[in-house]
Amino acid sequence: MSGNQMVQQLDEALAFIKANASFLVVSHVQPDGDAISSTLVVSWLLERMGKKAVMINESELPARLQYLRGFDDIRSLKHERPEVSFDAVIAVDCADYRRMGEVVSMFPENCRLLNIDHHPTNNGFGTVNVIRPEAAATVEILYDLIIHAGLTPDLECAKAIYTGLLTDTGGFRYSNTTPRVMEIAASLLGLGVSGSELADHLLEKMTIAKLKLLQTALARLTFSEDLKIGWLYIGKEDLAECGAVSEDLEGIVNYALNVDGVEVGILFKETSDGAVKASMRSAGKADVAAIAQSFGGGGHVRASGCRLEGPLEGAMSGLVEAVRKALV
Ligand SMILES: [Mn+2]
Repeated sequence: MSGNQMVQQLDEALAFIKANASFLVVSHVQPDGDAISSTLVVSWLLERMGKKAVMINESELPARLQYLRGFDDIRSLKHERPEVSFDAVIAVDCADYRRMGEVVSMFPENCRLLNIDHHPTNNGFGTVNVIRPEAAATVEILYDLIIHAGLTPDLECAKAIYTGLLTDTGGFRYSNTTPRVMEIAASLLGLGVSGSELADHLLEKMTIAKLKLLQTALARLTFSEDLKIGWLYIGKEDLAECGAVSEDLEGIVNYALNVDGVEVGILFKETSDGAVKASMRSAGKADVAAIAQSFGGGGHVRASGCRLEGPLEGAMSGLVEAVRKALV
């Protein structure tokens, strides 16, 4: 995307904000670090521009992000159904309309909506769209928007932007870690953000409950005979027995994938109603989006998911077999 196009998009976003007084800010279901940070950062910008914002997410919020200022003001439809009024909607980090989940029931479909996102599959569902697939995280776009508005993030806002960058780049390790990402991160460090504290909290530390869940899963790690497929599973009682919550499942699938020679890693999770959710990760040879699609799911070429009928054993052998065929 050319510099001119980028400036034009940012102009349109600021004009959209200026034209309305109050906003509903929403991100995707099962929000990650970028989703929560983007929600908070755009709300900070709205307030600085003299606007009102209410933040609502469909899902339970990940507790490890509680240190972010404003986190407790994000309302979850899991706990309440707030009665709010607003002029317009801002969706951040949502690749399509459905990713907002149940929150869409709070506004009419023709509501004025500003769509700010970095997913390449974003279909431009907003009235105004700021979509930049080359951005590593939605907070990267929001950083530019803040600077474009002539503002400078304060320390707490800078922490949120850094959090989104850190989590969406896997700790500045994935291939989306561009020079621009490092430049922004450097400027955030200059504003007083402690990169080592955030990295320690977000990448190194885990709760004892998560560690127990990981132990449970690792004890079951299984490989195909040729060592190209690795999988593990979490039964429906395991979360409760470990005292863990669903955000603790994050990252476990990588233990199956990250073994030398493994092409596809799968985490199976039995749901309370006896169905099975599968998360797949590919080292590159298999298109796990296509495999997931053949089971009614979807995702990216290297990271996808689908929902399977129980019981667990049948679901596991069925999907493993499909992956085996895809690898031939
Ligand atoms: Mn993101």
